[in-house]
Amino acid sequence: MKALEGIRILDFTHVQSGPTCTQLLGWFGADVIKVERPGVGDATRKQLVDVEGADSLYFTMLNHNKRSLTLNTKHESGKAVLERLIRICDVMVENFAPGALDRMGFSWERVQEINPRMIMASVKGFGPGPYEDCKVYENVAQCAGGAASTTGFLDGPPLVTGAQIGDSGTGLHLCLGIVAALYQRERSGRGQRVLAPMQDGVLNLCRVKLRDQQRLEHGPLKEYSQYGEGIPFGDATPRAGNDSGGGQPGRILKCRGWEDDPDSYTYFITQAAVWESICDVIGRPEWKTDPDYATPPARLPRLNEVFGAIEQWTMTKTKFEVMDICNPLNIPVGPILSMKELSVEPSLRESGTVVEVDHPERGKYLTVGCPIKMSDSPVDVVRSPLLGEHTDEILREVLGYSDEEIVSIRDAGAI
Ligand code: CAO
Repeated sequence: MKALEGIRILDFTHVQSGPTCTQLLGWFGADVIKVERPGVGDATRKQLVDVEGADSLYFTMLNHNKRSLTLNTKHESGKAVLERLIRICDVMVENFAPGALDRMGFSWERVQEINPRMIMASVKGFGPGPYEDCKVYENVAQCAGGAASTTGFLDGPPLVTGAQIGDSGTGLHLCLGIVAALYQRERSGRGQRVLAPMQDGVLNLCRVKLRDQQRLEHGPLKEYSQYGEGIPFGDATPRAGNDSGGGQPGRILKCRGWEDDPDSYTYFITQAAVWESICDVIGRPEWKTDPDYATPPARLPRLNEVFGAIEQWTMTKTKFEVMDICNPLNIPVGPILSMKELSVEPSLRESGTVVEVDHPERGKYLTVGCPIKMSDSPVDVVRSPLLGEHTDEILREVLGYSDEEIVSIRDAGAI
């Protein structure tokens, strides 16, 4: 038995944001029916193709544990099939451009009429407001949600981050809204609309930067490196390089081999509680009692000097040696791990976070499994479906169509 067993998802999602959400629902045990345009399917199937003729990794890595049904929902017989699907599903998840579902004839009002218990969950770029009609992609959301303006170095342009906080981040937010709505439906008997705008999701993840925006009104942000460097603050939260977001100063420092290996770095936090251990480790025991270095406020204007000294030490060690030495002393450090290193890390393979999957068109590939571990709801990662692989099976077994009816829907060009 799995957490969401018995829950049926009408998955109208495409690209990344929506599919990450429905993939999680599938991992939690829901029956996810992905509806795709006949002959075309989710556009990502054919984006960033690395194996000619096979579904791309972009698609396969976002669509595990789903069944694929091709359906032209603008066609009259396709609409009839969709109505039947809405009747028997618990949740409809979509991330079409604003207005697309209304144009298709399936507004929230219409969906409620067909199935009052339906939870209709949407990702949009923006919530209600001046930009609500815009189409939005990952980096647009990162920029509009405050991440880009606060990422990067002070003397450089805004930067986007590799973590897909706009798409996958919003998919996570949506997923949480869906399971909460399912729980509420247990008591109310009613479905509801769930909306996760990408701008809002990114801003939620940038919460600490809005914190700093308000702190700025009361004086400079002393834990930011620019404070110690004597660079005045402007009127908005600045880009903070690799400074840590909390009150404990941190930086990314070079480790042995950095000249040849772009990932030979470690994150190093000068946690106040372990300052004395840090002084001993880096060979500066005198800093334990020197009033210019002994307390966190005294160190703030000297962070470049402090981290410079720590880096002299980290450059004599590999990033893993730094970890081995500092961890037992509770000094918070973290090696910068490359995707190559993560892909072969045995513990991630054992925990099911990095999984090898076999696919009929492309053979074996690696994917990220479910990052949420539940003791009573184990996850088996099942390869993504081929386009329309389950069309007949769903029409017959889930919707109760006879073989003759399926032939006539196919002849009409709706599947
Ligand atoms: N049968 C028939 N028509 C279908 C269909 C089906 N099974 N599935 C989709 N369509 C139609 C839609 O109804 C729409 O038609 P209209 O434009 O005539 O209403 C059309 O296909 C295109 O859909 P779309 O506008 O959603 O797709 P797009 O490629 O033009 O835009 C995107 C993509 C992602 C920008 C847009 O969907 C969007 O803004 N979504 C919300 C935000 C979001 O999720 N962004 C993240 C995406 S990941 O980076």
